[in-house]
Amino acid sequence: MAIERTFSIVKPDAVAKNVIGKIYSRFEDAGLKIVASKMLHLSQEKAEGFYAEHKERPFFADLVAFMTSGPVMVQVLEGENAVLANRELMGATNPKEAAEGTIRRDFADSIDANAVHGSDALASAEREIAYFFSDDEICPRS
Ligand code: RTP
Ligand code: MG
Repeated sequence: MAIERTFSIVKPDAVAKNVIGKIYSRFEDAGLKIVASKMLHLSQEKAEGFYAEHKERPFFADLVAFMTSGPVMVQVLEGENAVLANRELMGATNPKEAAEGTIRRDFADSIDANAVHGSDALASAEREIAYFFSDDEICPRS
């Protein structure tokens, strides 16, 4: 099994609900290690750049408005098959479709306020990690 890194965001809705620790426990209980972490309030420009792949989609403006509405936690998770493992912990994008026991099923309210982001592939993980963290902010633990 490959040790990978993936990028994760605890979105403004979950920070406002004060469930950062509960979400971090899901990562840790699944064997993923937090190797970098910080709280930020995203600027419009930073959020638009992060979601650039969605800029032609009808929900783009709402997505950026939501992601800049309050602070977020950004983190790098490290572990076996971390990209897929984190996506499984998160559950489906729409919490109404998310499986029982997933983060979105338990903490998300809607497809917009859906508690967490997680990279969808190894290449996007590398790009997203570099968008938020310099090398000296990441502490390898494997
Ligand atoms: P994320 O990027 O946040 O981890 O979520 P995802 O991969 O499950 O979903 P993605 O397709 O990348 O969409 C990014 C975020 O945009 C919002 N969205 N709204 N109204 C809609 O139809 C719609 N579709 C997507 C969601 O908040 C999603 O997390
Ligand atoms: Mg996505």
